[in-house]
Order: sequence, then C-alpha cells, then structure tokens
Amino acid sequence: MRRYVLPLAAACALTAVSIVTAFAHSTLEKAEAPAGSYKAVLRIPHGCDGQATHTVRIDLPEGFIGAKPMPKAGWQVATEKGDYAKTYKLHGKDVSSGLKSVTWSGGDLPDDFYEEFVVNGSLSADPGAKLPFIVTQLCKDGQVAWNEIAAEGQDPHSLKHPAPFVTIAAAADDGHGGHMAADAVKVGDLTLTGGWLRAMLPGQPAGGGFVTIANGGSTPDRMIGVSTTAAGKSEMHTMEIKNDVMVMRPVEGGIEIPAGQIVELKPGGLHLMFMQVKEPFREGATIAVTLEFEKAGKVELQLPVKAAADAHGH
Ligand SMILES: [Cu+2]
Repeated sequence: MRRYVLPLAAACALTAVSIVTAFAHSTLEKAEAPAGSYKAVLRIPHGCDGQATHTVRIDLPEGFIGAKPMPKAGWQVATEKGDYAKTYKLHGKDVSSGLKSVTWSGGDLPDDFYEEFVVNGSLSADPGAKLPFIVTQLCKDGQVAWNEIAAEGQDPHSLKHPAPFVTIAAAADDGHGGHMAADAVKVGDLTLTGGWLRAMLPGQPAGGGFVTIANGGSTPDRMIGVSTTAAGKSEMHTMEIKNDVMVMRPVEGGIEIPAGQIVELKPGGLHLMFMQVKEPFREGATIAVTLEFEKAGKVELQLPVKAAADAHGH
C-alpha cells in the first residue's frame, strides 16, 4: 500500500485539546462494539520523543466498511480507496470497495497534548473478531507506528506499540420475547450464538430449536445434520405460509451458510425440529444438540429451554 509523505505546514491553528496523561498507547474510545454502525474515535496520546505530530495516518481494518473520515479544523484530510478482501452487505447493497486509509496532515499536535481522530463506518465481522486500526504518527524527525498486533493468546499489553483494535461483541438480543443470547460457540469459520429450544407442553410430541450462525470465512458452508439424544428424530425445517396455513417441511440438502453472511434460525422461519421427544423440553433445562456442517464439522451446543411465549404453530 502506498504511503503518503506530506509536507509540514508552516503555520497552523491549534485545535481544541485536553491534556490526558493516562493513555500511554494509541487507543480506540470504544474497544468493543457489536457489528453494525461504528464511530472509530482514535486517540493520539503523545508525539514522537518530545516532538509535535504533524500527520496522522490510519489504515482501516478489513471488515470496517462504508467508512468516512471526519474533517478536522487545522488539518488537511486525504483518503485512499481500494477493494475489500470480499463483498459485504451494507444497507441491503453489495459493497466490495471503499475507504482503506485516512491521512490528516498539516496539523500541530504538541507532545504534551492528546487528540482524537474520527472515522465513521460499519463493522462487518463475527463476534469475537478483533479489527486493528494501524495508526502512524509523523513528526519532524521521526514517526511512531502503532502497528503491532497481538498473536493468538498473546497479551496486547505486552506489546510496545500495539495497534488499537475493536472487538466485535455478540449481537444484541433480537427482541423475541427477551431470549438471552447464549455464549458464542466457534467451529471453523462459523460462530453460533443465541441458541435455544422452545419449552414443550405436556403430551406435545415435537419441539423447535433456534440458533444464529455467522460464517466469517470466505467460502460457503452448509448445515447438513442435527441430532440429540433427547429426540428420536431431528430435522432442519423451513416454515412458510401457504394459503393462509403455516406449513413446515424438511430442508432438502441442508441449510446453506453463505460466506460472510449470517443465517438466523428463528420462530416462523428456518428452525430445528425435534420429533419423538422422550421427555417434553421443560423451561430451565439445558439440552445438548449436535449440529453438523459440511466444512466446519460437528459441534455440540448446550441449548437452554425457554418458555413458549410465542407459539408459531409448533
Ligand atoms: Cu418444524
């Protein structure tokens, strides 16, 4: 990627600043956020070995899409655009390119001061993913690059110049009667969240199950099997309304989980179906359910049983 080297402005206005000594590293104001709209506020804590910073460059991470920089009084802003590693959905549209870096130059940020630089955009990555924003500060005689990324299991605090990063939080509750999202389970490129089973009435022979599957990989996967010892027969179903009647049927060939997409199994739509249930699922119980994916393989989920608040025909 091309680097900008920008001339130092002779004179420039001081922007509103506040003195903060607590931040030794460059950091993001919000270090954790769910996928979706995100305002990246990058803090520049100090200059380079006593010198003022005149240029700040931020290289945006893959998965931070539709980004726009906030102009800054006293600084010129320049941007670089390019292709993303893959195609994302943003507001219902496919996007495959956009802002890759922003450079604010011609400013004057004395070493004793702290400043914030803002890029607004949208986070599109799996819960748990860490998206690093590489920050480079240029001063008269040198530079500081916040470009170190912690390896898996490494403590980011052990790095001398860690890149600020945002961790993608689990999606907020979908509002379906207050079902809490279960802990995220990762298998291969897939992240499974919010799994639950609907509590069954006594004598009811079949029950439904739901889970959200995010594919963070670059290739599609497919759910090809579901099983549990709690039921004689487990299937994947679709549900649709035909002639005012809700009809369910097994999904032929399994459920596709497209690359970079989220598939939600939920009441009224795709769901897991458990038949010949030995003991009706009781609210408060936890039942082990194994899902099988073509590429990611098998994963066992401990699914909580929740009240059948909204009976969609089961
Ligand atoms: Cu069903």
